[in-house]
Amino acid sequence: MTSLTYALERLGIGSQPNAVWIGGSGAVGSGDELRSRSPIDGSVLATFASATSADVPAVLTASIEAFRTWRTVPGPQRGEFVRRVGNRFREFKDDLASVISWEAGKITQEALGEVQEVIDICDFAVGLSRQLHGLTITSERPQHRLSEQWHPLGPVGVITAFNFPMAVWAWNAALAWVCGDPVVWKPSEKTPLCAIACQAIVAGVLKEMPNVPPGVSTLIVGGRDVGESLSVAPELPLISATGSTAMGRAVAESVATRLGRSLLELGGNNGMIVAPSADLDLTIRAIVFSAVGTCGQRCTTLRRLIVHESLADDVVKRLRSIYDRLPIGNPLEQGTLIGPLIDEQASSAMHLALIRAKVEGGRVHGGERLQEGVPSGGVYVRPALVEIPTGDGIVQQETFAPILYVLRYKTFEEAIAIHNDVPQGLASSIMTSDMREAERFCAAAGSDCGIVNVNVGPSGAEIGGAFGGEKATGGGRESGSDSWKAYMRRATNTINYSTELPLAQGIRFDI
Ligand code: UN1
Repeated sequence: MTSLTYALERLGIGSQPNAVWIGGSGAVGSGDELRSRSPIDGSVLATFASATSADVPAVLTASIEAFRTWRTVPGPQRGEFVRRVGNRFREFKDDLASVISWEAGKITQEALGEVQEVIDICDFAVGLSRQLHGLTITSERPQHRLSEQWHPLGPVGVITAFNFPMAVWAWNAALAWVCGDPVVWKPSEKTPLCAIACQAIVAGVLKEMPNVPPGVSTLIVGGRDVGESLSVAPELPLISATGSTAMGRAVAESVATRLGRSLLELGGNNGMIVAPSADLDLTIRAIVFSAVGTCGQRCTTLRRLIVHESLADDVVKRLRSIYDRLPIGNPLEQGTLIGPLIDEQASSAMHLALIRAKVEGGRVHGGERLQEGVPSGGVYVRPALVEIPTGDGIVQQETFAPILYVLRYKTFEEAIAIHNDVPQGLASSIMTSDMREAERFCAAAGSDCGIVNVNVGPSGAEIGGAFGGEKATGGGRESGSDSWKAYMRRATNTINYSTELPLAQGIRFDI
């Protein structure tokens, strides 16, 4: 892992970066001073003037202009641009991971994993650039052809969260670009350097490919007002937003008012059922990675463990002994598995949730703030395990911190009912060796989530599948499978190659 200063230098980023970017040209934001602080030790990583809604029109104009050319460039050539972006991410993988660790607090392994996720989605999108296919459908009329074409949609607004400060942008950007759409990115104010680093990578490719309009990649680092301006902008036919359910609802309302399209990937409250036949060694490892990895700050983090009553005591005992000796501390040090929470606000949300859990009859193990053996100036906590009698109260909420609620069940039907009884529907899993249970969990009356796993925890999805969930998670699908369709518009074509004009539905209309 390289040091931050060295990484930023290699990426060509100074200590007072610009907040507004159109390709490789930066401009000073028109807003207040924004400081990027490291959750590792609270140090200031960069200071700059943030963007405001006043900076949005310039970015929109550039992306509209870029769209006019980009949409006519053949898909595989757009893929070539993305291939080069992916290759640059390969080349600067360590530097980019270092920026993620410093700014988002991820341990080195997970930061490298995030950059790998960017590389993977670029590879996926390059292949896709030759496979943007539509159907040919048999026509009911003689000598007619009915078929579909997929066309570029327009500039896409991408709003992302701090916890995956590069990968979620890449899921959107790589697909949008091969689909012929420019990207307007508003990252989290908590991770501006990660976004500027990605923009620098793209700028490097733009230099090599002067025919690609710079407006295909724009970045605007600002607060809520910038997000609001993008949501209401008719220039952006699609807004893809990742973050809290409250944020997503606000975005969806604005976008719906102008009949735009939104792609939402919001809160999760992910559960795991541990059935009597589960392989316990594997189960314990899956639980720990998904519950405490990224310090509980993934939208796929395991938050609810639904354990069969015959195993519950044993599972809790084993987890407690692991939780007691988890290596928590500086995420840059080898051997650390749990880094810091993003900020004080996250720590108070965790604290309040644990107080409420106790009031609701929960037995809380861990969850305390750590001062010893961790860098000062950061917020370090021991992940909490909460044995709780009911899933009705605090368990219904997503607290973006490492809290794992443990609920017990008697029958499989009860386990499914408890599992689905939350507002969110992102990721889920079952640990079982009973194939009937596994299949029932995956079937129509089983898990109601967008991600349904067997003998794997709910977090750590591969990019090849569609990512997202139902209910309060927002219903959007990003990343793999056919998620690309959200970034394009479909045209249905009817072509008549006969000399007659037969009408559909057998209608006669003789003149
Ligand atoms: C997120 O937390 O917003 O499946 C994304 C996972 C990661 C992506 C998480 N591949 O945990």
